[in-house]
Amino acid sequence: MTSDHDPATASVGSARYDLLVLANRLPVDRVTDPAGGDRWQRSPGGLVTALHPIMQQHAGAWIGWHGQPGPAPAPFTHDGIHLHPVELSEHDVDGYYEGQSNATIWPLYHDAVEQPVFDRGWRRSYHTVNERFAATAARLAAPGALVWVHDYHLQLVPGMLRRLRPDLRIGFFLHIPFPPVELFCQMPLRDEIMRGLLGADLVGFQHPHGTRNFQQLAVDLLGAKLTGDVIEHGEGTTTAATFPISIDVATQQRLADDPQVRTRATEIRRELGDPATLILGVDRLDYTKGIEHRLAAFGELLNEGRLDPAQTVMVQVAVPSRQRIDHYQALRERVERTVSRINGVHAGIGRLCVHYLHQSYDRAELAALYLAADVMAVTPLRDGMNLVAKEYVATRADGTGALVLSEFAGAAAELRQAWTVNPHDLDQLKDAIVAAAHATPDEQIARMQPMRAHLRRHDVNRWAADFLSRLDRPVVQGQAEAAA
Ligand code: ADQ
Repeated sequence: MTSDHDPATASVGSARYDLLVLANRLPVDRVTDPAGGDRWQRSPGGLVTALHPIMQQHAGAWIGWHGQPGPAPAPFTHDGIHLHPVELSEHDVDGYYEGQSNATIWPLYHDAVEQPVFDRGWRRSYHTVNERFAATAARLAAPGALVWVHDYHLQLVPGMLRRLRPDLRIGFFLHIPFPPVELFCQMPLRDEIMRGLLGADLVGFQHPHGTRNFQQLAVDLLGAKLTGDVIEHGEGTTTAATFPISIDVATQQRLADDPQVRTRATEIRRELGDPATLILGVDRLDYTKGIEHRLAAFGELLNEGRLDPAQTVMVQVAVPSRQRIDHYQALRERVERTVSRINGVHAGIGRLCVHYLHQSYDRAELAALYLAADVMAVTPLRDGMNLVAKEYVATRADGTGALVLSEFAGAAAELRQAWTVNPHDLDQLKDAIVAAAHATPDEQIARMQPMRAHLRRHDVNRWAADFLSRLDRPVVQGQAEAAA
């Protein structure tokens, strides 16, 4: 499938590929064995799982950062995928990654729930690193190759790559929300980002709102013409459409059926004192996830006696995230203060009300937590999709369990039978938690089953096949049919 060489025999560094994926991170993490040796390990997560078979089948390559500042390792093959690390210096990590991507674009695209920081130096760094990714792709792509660029870190790449290699089919998928026109227009880099995205043949969004916002911007800002979902602009045409991402449902169900996971779920409840109601939150520790609102609602419910502190336990798992960025350090302090305030008032000796776990867990332990939880609270203030909500639903094989879901998560467009809430409305959030906690098994099942059926039809393989077949039907026809 590669043009110059057979990748099975050629050195990875000199091959050219018919399918390229670009993402900020490579799909592997460097881990240290107990013996002290370093090795690469496939990253957890649906994106890697979904793309893995397609990449293997088409001998594709993945371009991304390996996670450490400094010189990039030489290209290598891992688990049948060719990996091309992109170098990021300390300066790039500060400017492109932590600055422009995570302190400017991330908050701006999430409704500015924290104030975006605008910095000229970060913008220059973002431009430089995007150029580096585009140049790497231009060098590695076979004539007419498919190139799939992912997420907000790399929004300039499609346009840059189009100029270098007009022969390519370029797709872009945004994993986070695309904001309304008036918010987006605050961004000093706005014209460049729009031109960057419009360099793609296909731009995909999680939710129809993002698709509409993007189409409207192209018309308002650049005077483009919109016909159906096709945008005609100065440089050509771009299709903008909605492709809601999903999870690897089969793997999640296998975990849920695993006797060890089931035993662990029972153990977790026992370790928590066998409460009548276990409420669970699982998030990256991020200000977009609404963790503070959820804790505030829980605290008030205990204060008012609507939930019994002797019978109710909340477990909040908060994966450490972006710890060098100020907003995140401040959030961590606020969350930890709130947790200790609630426990200070309502806990007893040997009996906590909120278990706060600032740790990462493996998939099996997370699945056990999902199985153990009576109520899953997913209350982001804004979220592209939110895979935790889908993982919870996919884990609940017997149809019990209750999902409280923010209307501002992309997942709410699909998981319509959840207890949907506006997390800014604390009274509504409290009522939803109480209603979910008191739902009868029949009501739980009536809500859960249609959501489970939806997920079975819309898993992450179907998402990847839909996107790629829309980008270039002939190349991935087999995959699309297999997943249909
Ligand atoms: P994220 O903001 O990272 O992703 P999310 O969709 O919830 O958010 O995915 C988090 C993933 O991390 C889930 O698969 C979850 O199981 C895992 N995880 C959570 N807590 C964990 C823990 N303690 N230990 C280990 N793993 C944990 C971005 C967007 C989302 C979008 C995804 C995919 O912000 O809106 O759904 O990309 O497109």
